Amino acid sequence: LPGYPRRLNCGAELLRSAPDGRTALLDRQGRHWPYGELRLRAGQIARTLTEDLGVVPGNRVLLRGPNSPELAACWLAVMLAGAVAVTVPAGQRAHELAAICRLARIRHALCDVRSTEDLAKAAVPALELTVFGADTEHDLLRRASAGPAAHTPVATSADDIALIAFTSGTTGRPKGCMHFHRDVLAIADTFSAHVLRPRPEDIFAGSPPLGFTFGLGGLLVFPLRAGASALLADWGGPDRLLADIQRHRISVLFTAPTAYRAMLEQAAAYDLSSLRRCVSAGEHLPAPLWEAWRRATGLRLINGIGATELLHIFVSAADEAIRPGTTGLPVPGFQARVIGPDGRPVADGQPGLLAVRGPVGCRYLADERQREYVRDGWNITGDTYVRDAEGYFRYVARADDMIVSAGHNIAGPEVEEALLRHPDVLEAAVTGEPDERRGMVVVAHLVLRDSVPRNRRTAEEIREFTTKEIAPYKVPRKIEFHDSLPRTATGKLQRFRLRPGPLQ
Ligand code: 3SK
Repeated sequence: LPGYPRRLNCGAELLRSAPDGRTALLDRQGRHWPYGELRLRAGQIARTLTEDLGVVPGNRVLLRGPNSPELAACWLAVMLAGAVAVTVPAGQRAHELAAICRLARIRHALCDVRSTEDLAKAAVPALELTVFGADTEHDLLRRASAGPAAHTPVATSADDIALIAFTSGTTGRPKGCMHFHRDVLAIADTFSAHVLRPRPEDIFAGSPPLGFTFGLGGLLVFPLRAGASALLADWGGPDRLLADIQRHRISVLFTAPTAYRAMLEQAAAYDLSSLRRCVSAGEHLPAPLWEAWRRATGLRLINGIGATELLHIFVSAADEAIRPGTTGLPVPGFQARVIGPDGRPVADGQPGLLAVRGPVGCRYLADERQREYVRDGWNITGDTYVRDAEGYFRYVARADDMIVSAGHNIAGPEVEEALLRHPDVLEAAVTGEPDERRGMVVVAHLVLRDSVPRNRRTAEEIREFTTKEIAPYKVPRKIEFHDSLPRTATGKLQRFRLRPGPLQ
């Protein structure tokens, strides 16, 4: 890993990686923002933040909106101004936004005109709300464009906080994760440089919002660090993404397993020959899905595990090193191990908690859960993993998604993988339900393909199918059908919402 200078502004660094004329960002309307224009606009917005809106270095600025070049320019401007970008998971309601703004002491918000409603309802005291993407003279970018072209970025320290990313996680209690300027470059210089290996001619696209660090890295930091381009547009569903790939000749794709699964249904109707790299993260990638994507596109999906706490991906593998069904190896720059309840490494082949350390780590904003997440300098991600004899990490379950039934430890994702091999099953989530005799029983929550009847016969047929795939004690005792499964705004399954009892 390169050492970073003591004075480092990640926004300025990212903006200097390509000549003025090369396209940095594009959108669905066919607008291209060359690097020169992005540099100019980000500088002008930074000046407006400081001179007109009174933002001073260290102030926290809430950013909100669907992916767009304007949102990216605002994020870069916040960096250039030495302020702290605060992002919240999309879809947060007014009372959740209000709580986050209170915790992060937000006084300034830059908001896409399409996303102001909940923020206005949140009634954050003394909030200065500035909109962009509006066709009025109040629009931030329009105001900024009246100012001078030259701007000098604030000489932040490499260890100044650059961003606070809020995560609702899979349990529903939001936490703010603080990251330094050097952390932003470190994710590009580890996962992106060693696993993704982008080229300046690459065009990136994908579904994760820039407000989720999976999207911030994959759709802004990695392309800019490589002097490449990114399509920034709101997530319009799998068909939109397939059409974008064909139309804009996308070569690097970032999305989650659910979207890969949905895209497979339509993939044959599109020309996907421009794709070179496809990254899957945010959730476990089952081997059958990996194989199906390979058959449909000829490409080897890059699986990875990341966390908002660690900013981006820390275990993954590329090209010939990929082993379907595993997450991969520690990304160069990171160390990973599997530990037992005493905090010591367990033997290879034994399940335990995944622990990671590297150039980026967890710093929660005012949250007592910091003590649980970081122990002895290791970040404990809350995922149960097994490391095999060759050092590959294999996902078992979120630690809180393990089901203990009649003395057996059952990993929900393994049962889900078996269910997903059934041709009628589109999505699956497995939970445990209290049971007098067995302690817990396995319950399958399924979304079926459109044409399949949701009746007892289908349930029986699926149960019978799984008895041939997994040990009898893992076979779901109950099957429930749903129209959709509860997910976070970033696509992670919220199994806790399917469990009986009060929601957390
Ligand atoms: O939370 C995640 O799953 C994730 C995955 C990849 C990169 C970043 C993040 C936060």
